[in-house]
Parts: sequence; C-alpha cells; structure tokens
Amino acid sequence: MTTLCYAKLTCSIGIHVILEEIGKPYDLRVIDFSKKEQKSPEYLAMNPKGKVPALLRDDGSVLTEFAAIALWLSMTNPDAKLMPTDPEGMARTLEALDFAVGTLHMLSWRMYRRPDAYSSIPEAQEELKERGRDAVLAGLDVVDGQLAGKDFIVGDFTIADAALYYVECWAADVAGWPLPPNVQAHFERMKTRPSVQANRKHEGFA
Ligand SMILES: N[C@@H](CCC(=O)N[C@@H](CS)C(=O)NCC(=O)O)C(=O)O
Repeated sequence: MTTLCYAKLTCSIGIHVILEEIGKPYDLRVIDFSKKEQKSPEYLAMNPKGKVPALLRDDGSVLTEFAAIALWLSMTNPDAKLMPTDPEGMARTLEALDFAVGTLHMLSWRMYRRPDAYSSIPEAQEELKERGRDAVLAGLDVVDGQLAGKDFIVGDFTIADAALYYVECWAADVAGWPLPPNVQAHFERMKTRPSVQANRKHEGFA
C-alpha cells in the first residue's frame, strides 16, 4: 500500500492532506524527528536525503520532493481533480505550489525556524530569524493579493492549496503570526475540509 513517510508539523502535512483528498487507503509511517529518525541508517537506506515527505509506492520505489509527490498523486488519481488539465491552470498551480514550497518554506520559513543551519553565531541567528519571519510575511502578502475574490489559489481546490495550507499552519498555529485577511479566510476554508480536519486531528489541533 502507498506509504507516506511523515513527521509531525513538517511539510509532509500537505501530502497527508492530498492523500486524504484522494480518499484511497494509504499508510502513514511516522518519522520521529526528536529521535533523529530521519537520519537513521534504516531511513537513509530508503531515502538518502534524510527528509520527509517521501512516498513509498506500490512498486517499491520511493518518490521524494513535495512538488514531485503532489504532482504524481494528482496525475495518477485524476478523479480527485487535484490539478487542472489545461496548460494555463497547470502552470498556475505549479507556480503557486512552487512559491509555497520553494520560497515561503525553503527560503523563508527555514531561515526563521532553523537559523542554526546557516550560522552558529547567536547574533547572526537572531537576524536570520527576523529576516526569515519578514520574508514569510511579505510572501503571504503576495498570496493575499492572489487570493482576492477567490476561494482557492487557482479555481477549485488543487495541490497548491495543500502546499499553502501547511505554510499557513506554520505561520498561524506554530509561530502565532496574524495572517493577512484573504490568507486567513483561505486557512479557515481549508479547515472546513475533511482532509484537513483529518490532518489536524492527527497533529493534535482539535
Ligand atoms: N525540498 C524538499 C524539502 C523537504 C524538507 O526540507 N523537509 C524537512 C521537513 S519540512 C525535513 O525533512 N527536515 C529534516 C532534516 O532536515 O533533518 C521537499 O520539497 O520535499
């Protein structure tokens, strides 16, 4: 059965939401970061990147990287309609997904959350945290403009909304930052979806 390697409060939240949207049976393999399980020999043998998400597929192969996993799941489950099929809709979905994963997460949130990955100097780490927070908030302002008058980032719900959701969850639930109004409305809308509720239950956000 398809197995998602998942760790608490990580970007694997977004893939969990996508699997719930698809509604087919899957397993969650929880990787405990507090025990550094992502760097254990067993995990590295399966995913040498030592990161989540990783998707173990029915044929035994492993797929990594949020965008690749999300795209593969959407294309192999067309009935779930998680990705537009027209070129413009596809491009806009990837544009929004890459902004969430590549810019808001990897370039911005990571700097706020893991300043130690960039510097061992305490003063520099403080500055990195500030810059990371400012970059996430500036990016969410851009998304706020894109969401004006819309329920989802591109037409109906897509894999890009699942990516945006995990960033919203980090900003609002983890960091406690106020979200801009359209982003806040999107976050609330996401929380009404059974897929997101299943993840929030799993994460302990009742
Ligand atoms: N580029 C990867 C990033 C994955 C990533 O950074 N995952 C983090 C959790 S959000 C992780 O596994 N970190 C563990 C570590 O660095 O030890 C993707 O898009 O999936």
